[in-house]
Amino acid sequence: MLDFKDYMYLSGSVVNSKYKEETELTRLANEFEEKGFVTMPDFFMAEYFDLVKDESIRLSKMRTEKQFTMPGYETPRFLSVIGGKQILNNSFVFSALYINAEVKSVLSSIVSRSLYTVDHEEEFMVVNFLERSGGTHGWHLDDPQYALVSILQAPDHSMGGYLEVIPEWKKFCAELGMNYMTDTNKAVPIAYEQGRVKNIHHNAGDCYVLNAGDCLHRVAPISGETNRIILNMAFDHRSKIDYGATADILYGEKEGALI
Ligand SMILES: O=C(O)CCC(=O)C(=O)O
Ligand SMILES: [Fe+2]
Repeated sequence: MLDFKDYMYLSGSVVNSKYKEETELTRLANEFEEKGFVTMPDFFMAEYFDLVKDESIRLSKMRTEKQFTMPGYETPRFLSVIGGKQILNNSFVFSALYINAEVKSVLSSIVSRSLYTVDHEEEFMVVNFLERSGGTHGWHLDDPQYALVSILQAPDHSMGGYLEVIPEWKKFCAELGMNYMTDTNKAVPIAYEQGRVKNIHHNAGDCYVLNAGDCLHRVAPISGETNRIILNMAFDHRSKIDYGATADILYGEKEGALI
């Protein structure tokens, strides 16, 4: 049952006022430009964050467990997922949040570009769950340029599940004479040696913006009894994007729900 609060996702103000101040937006835009990612604690107002978190729990029964090596990158996927198509069919709240004008406007200020929503029916918005020891979302680039990731549940840093980022990945691989996709497992150790890998822990309630088309990224494996849940909303400065096969492989084909 929808109530008035749910409609606020569509039309209303859901972002904390701090992220609408000119000086803060300029600071975030500069940090994003310099590093390729930026963290925003308490991005959504508390009441909306709680509703988003509850919505992820409500939808969680639709998640599909995946465990395979992604072709091309040859990196592990060991997580449970809900793709965009299922979200669109089952969640007004998430669908409305994705087209909330305020969210897009704040994001647009941070990446210093006007943005389009993304027309890939699975990849425009996904919910990912790490819930088994060893669970990880291995190294990759996203097809859409920008990811706005909301951390809904997070383990302590000591239990893994932190984000690792290697900025300007394609440029780095080109300089090494390597392929940015098929040589990932060769190039990542070199990036570690050269101190290029950034390690960022997020707490529940944080959102981060990532230049996900330029920065190679992964979520490090979790260990022990813990959970990590995120909502990823994708945006792009291009109206049309060339998609690879990775999103369809991860989110497209359903292998039966877990529960
Ligand atoms: O879980 C995260 O923080 C990253 C998610 C991600 O890389 C993706 O959905 O493409
Ligand atoms: Fe990603």
